[in-house]
Amino acid sequence: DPKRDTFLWETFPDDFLWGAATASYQIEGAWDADGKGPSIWDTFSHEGGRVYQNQTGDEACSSYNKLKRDIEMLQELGVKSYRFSLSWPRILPDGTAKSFNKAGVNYYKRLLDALVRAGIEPMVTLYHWDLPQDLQDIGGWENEMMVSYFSDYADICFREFGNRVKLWITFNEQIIFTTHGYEIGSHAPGLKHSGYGAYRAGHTTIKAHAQAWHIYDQKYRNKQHGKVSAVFQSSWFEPKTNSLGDKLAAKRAPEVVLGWFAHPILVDGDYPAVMKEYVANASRLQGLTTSRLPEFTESEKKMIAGTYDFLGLNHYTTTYVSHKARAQPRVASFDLDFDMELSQDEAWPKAASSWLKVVPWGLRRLLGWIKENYGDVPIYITENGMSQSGMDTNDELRIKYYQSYINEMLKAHLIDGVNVKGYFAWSLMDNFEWAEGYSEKFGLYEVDFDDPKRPRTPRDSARAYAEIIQNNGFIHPGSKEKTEL
Ligand code: GBH
Repeated sequence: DPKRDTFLWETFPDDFLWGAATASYQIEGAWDADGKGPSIWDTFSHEGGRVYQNQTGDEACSSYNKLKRDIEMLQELGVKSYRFSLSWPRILPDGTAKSFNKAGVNYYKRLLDALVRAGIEPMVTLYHWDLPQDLQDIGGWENEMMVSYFSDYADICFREFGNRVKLWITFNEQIIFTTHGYEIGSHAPGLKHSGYGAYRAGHTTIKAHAQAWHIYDQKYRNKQHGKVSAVFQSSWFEPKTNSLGDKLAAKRAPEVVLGWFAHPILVDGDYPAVMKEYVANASRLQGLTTSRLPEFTESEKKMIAGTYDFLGLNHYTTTYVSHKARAQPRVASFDLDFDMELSQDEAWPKAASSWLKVVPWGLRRLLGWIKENYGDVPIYITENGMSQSGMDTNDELRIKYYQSYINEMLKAHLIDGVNVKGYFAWSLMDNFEWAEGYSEKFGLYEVDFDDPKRPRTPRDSARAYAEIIQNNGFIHPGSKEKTEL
């Protein structure tokens, strides 16, 4: 394809939804204000030894107290939409309906009212990793009871906020919070249940997602006319060499990484066949008589299949995949179950996060993969962006990142016919980057965390992104002409 490497001077459809994204624990601060209960990230960060320099989200960007400024920033960018998440323990301090906290609910009502006044459409995530601590104390996502607790919470949010929200996300990146939280232990709740923790926790979240979707479908859709889905995280996977083993491993990678959660929800209510096969085999090689990957019953499969109204995709980077069979006897681990090894190219430009390389063409290939495997599902890119390490508003590489990734998304849309409906930059501002604390900065706006007022300053990339939004794509500076396809 000769157009793959050339920049496309073209624009998006008029109704394309431009946005910026954040998440509650990463920006709000006010960790114990107005009756809020503790979340697993409060516990985890307060414990010490878990986060870079023992930093916490206690104050973060103080967005709980800076609602006006945050909305002003969204207006400066000219975005049509703001993706943010609700803090479950702010709304239900102990996680259950009986602890309903009016003050917490009112904070989000104020935010939603202000967005409506500013003409900015909210996209609301119910769960971006800050589980109420009381629910972790009974096992968190490894406990099946979470299906009904999450459903109750979702029901309350639809009821309280649904008149103003048309785009709902149940979970942000099930794969990340289950592997990092229950298997590797680098994220809250810090468990190392290697080989089964993420599968069990993930299993519960799939059922919880499906229940929440059905509640919306049955009780709210007719009145509120919104859409509900989940956000999946996936890199693009390229074979490391031309060997058959590497090519097959690279073919497996998106089926497992994206398919683990997307396949049950979008396709047939069950895990991808390749995933079931590999975990069952690895389990057998360990001498186990049952697979470490749990199974859905037939009625659960029916309940899960089709519980989406669009697909949310968080995409940042690309990796190489090589085939690597592990020595016997096997250690149980999600990481080892699929006989593949990931690596990156030294030649790819580096962001501040070790895992993040700038590889724009990977986004187009991933979008093509989604179309090929899941059909014409409407797609929102719900996160995309890159990190820097120091304070600097001159962020040339981030400008290149946004321009080139957005251009690849444009090619996917106009040339490959992928049904992309919107794009959200991660992130509106620098924030608490989980285990990396404040050391990795993803913001279009720089935040000064040494100043108690947490002033925000637009970076050069904020102006560049605003220009893309204003042009609704890319208009050649030298002409009003558009390239012909
Ligand atoms: C997203 O996760 C999150 O939704 C968002 O909250 C976050 O701020 C943003 O991306 C930027 O990271 O250090 O090798 O162990 C993206 C998935 C999760 C990928 C953490 C990197 C750590 C890899 N990221 N993970 S490593």
